[in-house]
Amino acid sequence: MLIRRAPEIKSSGITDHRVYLSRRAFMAGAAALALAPVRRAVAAPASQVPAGQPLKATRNEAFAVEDPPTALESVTTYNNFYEFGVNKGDPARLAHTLRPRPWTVEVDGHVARPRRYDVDELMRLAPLEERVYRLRCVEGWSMVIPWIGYPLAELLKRVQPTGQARFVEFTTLLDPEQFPAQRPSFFGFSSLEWPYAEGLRLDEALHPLTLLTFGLYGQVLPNQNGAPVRVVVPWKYGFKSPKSIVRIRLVSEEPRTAWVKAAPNEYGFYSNVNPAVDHPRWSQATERRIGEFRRRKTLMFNGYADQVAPLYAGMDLRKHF
Ligand SMILES: Nc1nc2c(c(=O)[nH]1)N[C@H]1C(S)=C(S)[C@@H](COP(=O)(O)O)O[C@H]1N2
Ligand SMILES: [Mo]
Repeated sequence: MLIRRAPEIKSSGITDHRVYLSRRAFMAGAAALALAPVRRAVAAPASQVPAGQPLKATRNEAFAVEDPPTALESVTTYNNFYEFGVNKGDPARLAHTLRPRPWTVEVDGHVARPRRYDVDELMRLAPLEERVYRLRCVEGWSMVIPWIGYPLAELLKRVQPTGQARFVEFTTLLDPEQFPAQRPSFFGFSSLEWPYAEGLRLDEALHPLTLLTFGLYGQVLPNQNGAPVRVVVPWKYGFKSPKSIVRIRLVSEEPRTAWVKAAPNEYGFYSNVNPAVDHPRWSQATERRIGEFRRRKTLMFNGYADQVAPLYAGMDLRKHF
């Protein structure tokens, strides 16, 4: 069977996170690339895409967009997961080094009942639902993915946030043995400060669309998609959906996130999908849906405005981009 070579879908209109790099970092990266053997991003052969154990879930029609889902091959071979490198094919090729079991998630900070959960216990905390969401990357491409999980609010209400909790910080695993790009010796672009950190305002984290995610397409999350557990926030650019998380901390101050630290003028804390607010270096008005040829118009809040616009009532979305 011929597999689609998803990493080569990249079209001229699709930009790339890494190009934000400072000139110095860019030159270092360019020099490294010049010396490096040509590392082309090639889709992993189908046999390397973890088959994935089946994961049962009840489809929640209230949260299923009608757009046809993106091919599983593309979802699992065209990825951003910088812990494995910055090329779209790196995660599928390298993510076998990630060990999703045993795994624990610490839930702490301003909560009455801090707890460390084993991921298998976490997965059984609430009924698993299948939700078909749009995913819009800040780079200008998008997918439609049937995720499996439950609302993050289910977990948060169990740990009981206190009055001081105003934001939620998510932290990805820090382990250079499992994530090659976290090694100081990693040969190539090293663009982010590790561990990858993301964050939401508490009301965003409690919103019913915010999904604590354990699977996709009826199976447990493939490593390259953030096994064993990630967060999916469908109305924000994809980088606000952190993978392979080990800590969820309730805090009182806006967390310093990986992308805000890297380029605060380009990636804001909110990063709501917004066709009217361009990235400093490219338009966000349209997007390339992976698997389609013509560009689509990007929708306000990625098409979830009815549900989430009230969260931002009275806010200047150009200022709080
Ligand atoms: N830990 C971590 N989480 C991450 C990233 C990353 O590099 N590291 N990339 C983000 C970006 S830019 C996108 S678009 C989505 C991609 O998710 P997918 O590969 O499952 O489609 O993951 C996000 N979560
Ligand atoms: Mo992204």
